[in-house]
Amino acid sequence: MSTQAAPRPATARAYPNIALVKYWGKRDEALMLPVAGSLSLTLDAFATTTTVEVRAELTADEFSLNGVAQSGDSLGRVTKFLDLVRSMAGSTQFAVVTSINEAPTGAGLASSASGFAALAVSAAAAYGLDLDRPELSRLARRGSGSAARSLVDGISVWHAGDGDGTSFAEPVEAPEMSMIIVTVDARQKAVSSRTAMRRTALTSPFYPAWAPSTEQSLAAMLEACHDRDFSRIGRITETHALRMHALIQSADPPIRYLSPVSIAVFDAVAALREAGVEAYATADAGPNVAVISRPEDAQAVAEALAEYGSVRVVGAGAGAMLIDPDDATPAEATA
Ligand code: 2P0
Repeated sequence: MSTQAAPRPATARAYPNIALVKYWGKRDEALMLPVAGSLSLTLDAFATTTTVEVRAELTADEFSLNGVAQSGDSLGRVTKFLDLVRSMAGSTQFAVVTSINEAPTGAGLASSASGFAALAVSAAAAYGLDLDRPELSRLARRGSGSAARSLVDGISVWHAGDGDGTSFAEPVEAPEMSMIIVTVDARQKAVSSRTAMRRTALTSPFYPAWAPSTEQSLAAMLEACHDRDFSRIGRITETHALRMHALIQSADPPIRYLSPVSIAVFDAVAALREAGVEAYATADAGPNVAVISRPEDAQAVAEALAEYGSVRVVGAGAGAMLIDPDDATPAEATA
């Protein structure tokens, strides 16, 4: 890490990621260290584009999301993150943060991952920090755990690590795959991931089994990726997702993210497999379902699932990167 001279406005774009082996729970909330490693696909849609401009005359940070000035918790999370960047850069100056998010925020489509990955890259540059990819991944992790993975192109593994220095994401070689996102409900989820993780860890009698079981799933998944074995990747993905949701449902009071329509999508995916189309489902902390298939099957899967919600076929996208501020219009408008 080194510090450059003059701070300047910086714009970054990042995409969400969907985990195939998921993390659920932090072993250190201050440093945002997970209880186990995880593996995900960075998408090529639903971008967040963020500009950070450091201004000497400001008396506080300002943050607007999709054109709406933010306050309360939303602004607080950004300010806390910028405090970390400022402490690394030796700066006391505040910033204006302008963010455009193309995904439905808070609906389990990992908007915090693209959000903090874009903020990490743009804020580091705006405050004159010169960080490499693992350092940017570690920084993004401090904003939202899963953001660590959105620094990486395509499939990435986020190592649990043995401390701050070793808990970052890096690329994994894997076969090409498509993801069919089935948005069954785009509303904000009722319980945030962070709150739900805490409650699950504190109250579920099954929680002690979770971290070791996830590490086993991750080891098997890394082997399947190495072997380019799509069927095995798919089986691990679906089994692991349903284990996570079973765990979350076992909290007290219980939390249930999957809706009857989500379950119907899992059933429809099983029916597709029976019919010879290999597809496997997963879902994050919300009712929407993400289905993986081989690229050549994606269209058929999308058509079969269209009756359950809005359907979008996506592929592997790029890790968070700086872009020309003149390109700060939504990615999908310029594509
Ligand atoms: C994951 N999720 O591995 C799991 C699966 C949701 C379900 O990471 O509190 O965005 O901001 O660090 O990391 C969502 O949690 O939560 C998540 P915070 P984060 O993708």
